[in-house]
Amino acid sequence: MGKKLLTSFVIAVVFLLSAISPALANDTVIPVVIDIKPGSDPNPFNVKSKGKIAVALLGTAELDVMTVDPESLVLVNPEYAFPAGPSVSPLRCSLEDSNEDGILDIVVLYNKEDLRPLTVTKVPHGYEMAIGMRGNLKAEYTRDPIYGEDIIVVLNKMYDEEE
Ligand SMILES: [Ca+2]
Ligand SMILES: [Ca+2]
Repeated sequence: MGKKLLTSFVIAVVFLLSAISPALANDTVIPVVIDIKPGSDPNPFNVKSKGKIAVALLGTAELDVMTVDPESLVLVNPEYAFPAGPSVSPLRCSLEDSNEDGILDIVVLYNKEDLRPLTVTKVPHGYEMAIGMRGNLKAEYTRDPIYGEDIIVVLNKMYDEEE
């Protein structure tokens, strides 16, 4: 009798899990690898500078970048809630093998000035902070969200500790 009860319990749990899993799969964020300033490590970022900054979304054996919606690729500060916090939209994107590993990558250009709301002005010179890239797959590939982070070194000589 106890064994029979256990069997029904297991069947019930398996049934429940299979019913829930499609919903869970929808919320699963695909982790991706990004490289701020491709070819440079560390990644110095002067909060006062203008121009453009490149961020590569690296293709891997698991991620074919052709399935990613390039216009969805925004930069965020991981410490701010998304989508409530500030995010930086891409200027333009190109498909190239940025790290020369034979797998296609997406290189996205952003306006450096647009990153100011993410970096804040009150961070000391030399401060290391994470910048995240969010986006999603194209509609025909389920639109699953993707997310990756890299570190910038904030160059901010104007910072005054007494303020
Ligand atoms: Ca880099
Ligand atoms: Ca590559």
